[in-house]
Amino acid sequence: VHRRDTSKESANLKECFRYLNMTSRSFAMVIQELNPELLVPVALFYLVLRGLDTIEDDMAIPLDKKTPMLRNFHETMEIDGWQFHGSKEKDAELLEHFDVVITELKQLKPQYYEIIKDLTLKMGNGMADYAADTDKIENGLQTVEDYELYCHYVAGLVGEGLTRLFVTSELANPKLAERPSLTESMGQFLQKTNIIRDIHEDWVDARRWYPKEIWSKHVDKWEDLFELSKREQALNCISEMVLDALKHAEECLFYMAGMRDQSCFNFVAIPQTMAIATLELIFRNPAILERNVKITKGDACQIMLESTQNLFTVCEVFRRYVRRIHKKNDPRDPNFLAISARCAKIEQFIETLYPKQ
Ligand code: PS7
Ligand code: MN
Ligand code: MN
Ligand code: MN
Ligand code: MN
Ligand code: MN
Repeated sequence: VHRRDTSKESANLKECFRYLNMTSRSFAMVIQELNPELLVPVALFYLVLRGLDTIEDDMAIPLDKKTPMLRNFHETMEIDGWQFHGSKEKDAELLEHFDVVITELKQLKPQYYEIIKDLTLKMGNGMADYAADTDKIENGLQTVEDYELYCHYVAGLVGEGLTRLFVTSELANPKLAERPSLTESMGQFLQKTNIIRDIHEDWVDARRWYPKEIWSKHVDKWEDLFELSKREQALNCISEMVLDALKHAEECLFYMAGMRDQSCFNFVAIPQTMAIATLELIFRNPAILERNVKITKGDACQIMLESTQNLFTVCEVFRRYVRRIHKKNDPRDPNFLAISARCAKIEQFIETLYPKQ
């Protein structure tokens, strides 16, 4: 793989990498080992979307101000010297110094710049469409269809942008661009895992991303999920969310087969294997209703080693965690049979990719 060559970087670009390391634990590492052709474009793509998400997440910006900010962000990212002050979000400092990102964006190859701008336009408008629904805890997403469209805007579109960057730079099979559903699954799988896991953190922030169509089958009121007396129902609700996320697993493995560069493979594989391990960790785990739950450092290290080899070793990680989910599945869960069948399907799919000798 590659290592960032800081000797050729301007002070301004170094500053961008400082924000990257400040705003992301997991992505910063894999981005900085990317093929030099895509290192800076992907880092800047990340920072632009992190800036946009900081606005989306900021509950202190009133809706009538937030909506146009989201819709216009693709133009804002072109204004020399633009900064935003006054946010109290965790990544506010990035917006306070956003001019350094803008300066670097203008030095990108035009084909990369256009991809970033196009996806920022689409994501900002998608976030704005949902801003009213997610602004108050009483609102929230209704149907599974709403939930998936939201995940499309905030993660499926990241996938589209990354796939276009990989294909344009010839670091991925051009056929990937003709299979948008594979790309979409990559984003959906990550975003759904994030939403399922963050249930408690989001509740504390008075936000909710679980669709009512699912949670209302298990409890009458959203707050009931956090009641000790309703633990069983809450675990069954989380199970149903995990079942829904697992439907993307096969397409994710298929997508990763299209990578033609080891650094791009690692970059796309690590988040996916961390996601399947996270799904296993949170499956039937009541702790997620009380605090933030994360995979251990040791497990993360092991997964990282296995995800930086090849598709076979990545499939082994998926197989291992899917088997554990299968084993933890509880016969009293109303989705017991569906979960069991889903796990068997994924195990079977891996078996057909790599038959045992
Ligand atoms: C450009 C690398 C690889 C085909 C900032 C990577 C928030 C889960 O909301 O920070 O704080 O809980 O924990 C990343 C597909 C997106 C989807 C999305 C941009 C994979 C702004 C990541 C990341 C597509 C919207 C981070 C989706 O979670 O969120 C680049 C292929 C940003 C990917 C958000 C979430 C990402 C996310 P939160 P987190
Ligand atoms: Mn957000
Ligand atoms: Mn966020
Ligand atoms: Mn500062
Ligand atoms: Mn989250
Ligand atoms: Mn997060």
